[in-house]
Amino acid sequence: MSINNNDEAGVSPTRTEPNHLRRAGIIWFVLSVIGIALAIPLLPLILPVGASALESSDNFSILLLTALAVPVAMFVFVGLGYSMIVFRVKERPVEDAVPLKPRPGLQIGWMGITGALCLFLVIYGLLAFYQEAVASPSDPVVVQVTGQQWLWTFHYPQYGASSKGQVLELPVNRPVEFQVTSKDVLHGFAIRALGVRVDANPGQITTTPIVTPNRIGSYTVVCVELCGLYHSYMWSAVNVVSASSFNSWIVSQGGHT
Ligand SMILES: [Cu+2]
Repeated sequence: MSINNNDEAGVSPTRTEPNHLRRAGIIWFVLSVIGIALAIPLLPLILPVGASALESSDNFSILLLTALAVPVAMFVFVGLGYSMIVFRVKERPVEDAVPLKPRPGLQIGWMGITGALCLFLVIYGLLAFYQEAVASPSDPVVVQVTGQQWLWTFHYPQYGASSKGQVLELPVNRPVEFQVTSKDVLHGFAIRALGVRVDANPGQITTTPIVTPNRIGSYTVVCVELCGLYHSYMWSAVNVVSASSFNSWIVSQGGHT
């Protein structure tokens, strides 16, 4: 009788206790798939429309990083949530918890997966960087950009023209290089739609990678460095226009084509 009881007591935990690792694993997998399935159609809705190849590759990188981050985030959230709900002890514990046993498989797996993820991202980033450097087109339209509290001005040295209304006008399908500086404090020159961004430093000229706007339309250049009281008002219109419109605009700004 007593032996029987002992036997049951010994066996029952394995019978009634569900396989937590498997259950949590299934929840993690389902939530990861749902998260990725939601992110892929929803993310492009909040990302700006790409108006250059550089920007489109930025958007793709954001999608890829999100798709990779969802399972990692879900791993943390599911692990935390599952433990909090399933292993919750209502009474104040009177004993110390059982010490954790080393589990080399888990440790190697954890290091291996995170290491492989990081390595993949490093290689992906370097390849993207290399492609950008190789694909850099020559003979760009140069735009000298000056930031000051709290506006941007644009000068086109090849055309002898300066934008009168602080509007940045760009010809479509022509490579552009921005040479950026500042008159006073640090500013940040950024056109999200073109995928360009560089610091504007007083006394220095920084250049963006050469970018080719490939879509006619109106975009914005903003300051992305907190530069004083009216920092948030420091933005200008960017118009990507046809070659003929660009030429007549240059003439209207006092330049020559
Ligand atoms: Cu600024």
